[in-house]
Amino acid sequence: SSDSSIGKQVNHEIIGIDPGAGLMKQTAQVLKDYDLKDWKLIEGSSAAMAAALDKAYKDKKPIIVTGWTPHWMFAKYELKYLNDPKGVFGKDEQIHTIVRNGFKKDALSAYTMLDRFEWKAEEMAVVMSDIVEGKKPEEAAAEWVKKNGTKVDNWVKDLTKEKGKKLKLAYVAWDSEIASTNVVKIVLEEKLGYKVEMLQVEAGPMWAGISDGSADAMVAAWLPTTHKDYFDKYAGKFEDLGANLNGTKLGLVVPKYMNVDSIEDLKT
Ligand code: PBE
Repeated sequence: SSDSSIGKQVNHEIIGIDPGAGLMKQTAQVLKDYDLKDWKLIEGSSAAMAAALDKAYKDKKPIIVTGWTPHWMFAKYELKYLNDPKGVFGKDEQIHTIVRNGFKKDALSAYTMLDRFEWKAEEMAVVMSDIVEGKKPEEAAAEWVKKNGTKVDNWVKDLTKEKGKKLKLAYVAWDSEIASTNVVKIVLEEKLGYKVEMLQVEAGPMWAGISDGSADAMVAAWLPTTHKDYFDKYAGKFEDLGANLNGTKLGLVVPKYMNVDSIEDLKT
């Protein structure tokens, strides 16, 4: 009955994240394509979304959030993605490393390290979980780097050490990117002698900053779907060094205790 509909249970609200995220644009498209007229997508941040999820989960209350993998929340809670039969959230994606034009000539060892940088979703998850359990991002990243010496050594093998040359890494405060950007920062500093500044920005300014040269690099580009608008807008104004992580997913996420399996079920 309509009284017990999922829409009524959650007040027709989907808890979103920062408005610049590709995930937000995709979710807005979902509302259109699935004809979810009464529904609202609530803007906020990754941290606010996670806090809302935590609160609802503890009370076994219904909630729908915008979510993605890799993310610590799938280890901490029993969650499921709602099926997306129309495929609005896209299929295979990777996280790419992007640098500004001219970066190779200005900082060859950093460029080469960033070009070699790749890791697995499970490795990123270790850093993310340490952070959510209370470690500072730079501590969690430093510990991961220490424990994964063989892998890290391959990223920096035979590269020249600098003496405090400055670099700027742009990133958005998405949990996945807080983890990856901190790991890359530690490697560039401890293994290659750079002095790295991390610039926390929104998604649009992150792409703009690489494209106008005010930032050097980022490891936070979700392609080919999630950041397609940004990728197309700035085409030719950056260099794509390819994937640093495979096996991502995006979508609408609910606790497993909720009796709903598909985005199509939100209509009734
Ligand atoms: N995310 C995490 C980002 C990319 C990384 C899925 C929230 C986005 O939607 O743009």
